[in-house]
Amino acid sequence: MSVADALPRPGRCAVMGVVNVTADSFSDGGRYLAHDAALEHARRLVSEGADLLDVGGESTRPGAIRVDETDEERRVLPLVRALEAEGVTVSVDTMRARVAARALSENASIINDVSGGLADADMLPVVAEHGCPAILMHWVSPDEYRAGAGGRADYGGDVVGAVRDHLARRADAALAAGVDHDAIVLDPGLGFAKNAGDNWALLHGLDRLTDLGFPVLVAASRKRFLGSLLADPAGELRPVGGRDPATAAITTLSAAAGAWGVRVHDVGPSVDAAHVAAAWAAGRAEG
Ligand code: PMM
Repeated sequence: MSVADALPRPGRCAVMGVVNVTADSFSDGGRYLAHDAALEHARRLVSEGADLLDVGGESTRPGAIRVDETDEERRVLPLVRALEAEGVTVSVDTMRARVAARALSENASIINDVSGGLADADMLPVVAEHGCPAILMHWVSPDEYRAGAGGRADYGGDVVGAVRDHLARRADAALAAGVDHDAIVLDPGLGFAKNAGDNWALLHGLDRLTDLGFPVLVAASRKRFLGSLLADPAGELRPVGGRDPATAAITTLSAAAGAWGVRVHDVGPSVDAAHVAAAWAAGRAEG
């Protein structure tokens, strides 16, 4: 199997279901910390049509306390083992090369590193050695983040250009480490050191990211900027549990804009949305 085959390509935008085995993720923290609960949840996402699952054992939200490496492995590895044995394509959401290496030896298919290989210098060599796909997200270091204003980094007035340049550099670093061109997926990192306006600009400017020639993953699911878009008249954010229809709308628009995939918590509606976008695009040939 070639590296490119490890990335699901279902003939529509791929849908990655989120399985957070964490105590403190903003969206579902603590719900699937026990192995059996996580496995049951993962199976439900597969039955709803997920093309792959993203298993994470450490919350990546800004300010989250880092989980001990052994704990991260204890949360993630048994689940990877069980799901891959059931034929599910699993990506592992980790910033640690050692966790990635162990997950890959348990047959994990893809590594999802929100730091794009910046948090751990061994990450890109590990990915190259295993010949697996890697999702590289736009990420700024905590120092850069603090230097910006209002919970965001300074993007010099062009957030799309800054994220595009950063992702191009991360792709170059991956190629230099020996990662296959076909194995690189890029992700704008919505909500990571970005405010709502930045996130919308990145979504609107998705074509400038797909132009780089790599598959692009969009991960907007349940994020705060959707809560503020849908705030009630008193300014109260739409609660996390009420952000799934907006997430599915973003799936439709991302698919239409050429995203390879979306990362979502509520899988079924996004699978439907991806089908709609594909049928809509195919209508061009019929008309
Ligand atoms: N966001 C979160 C976690 N992992 N991975 C990628 N590639 N892109 C993201 O935007 C991303 C991620 C945080 O969201 P969660 O707490 O709902 O998992």
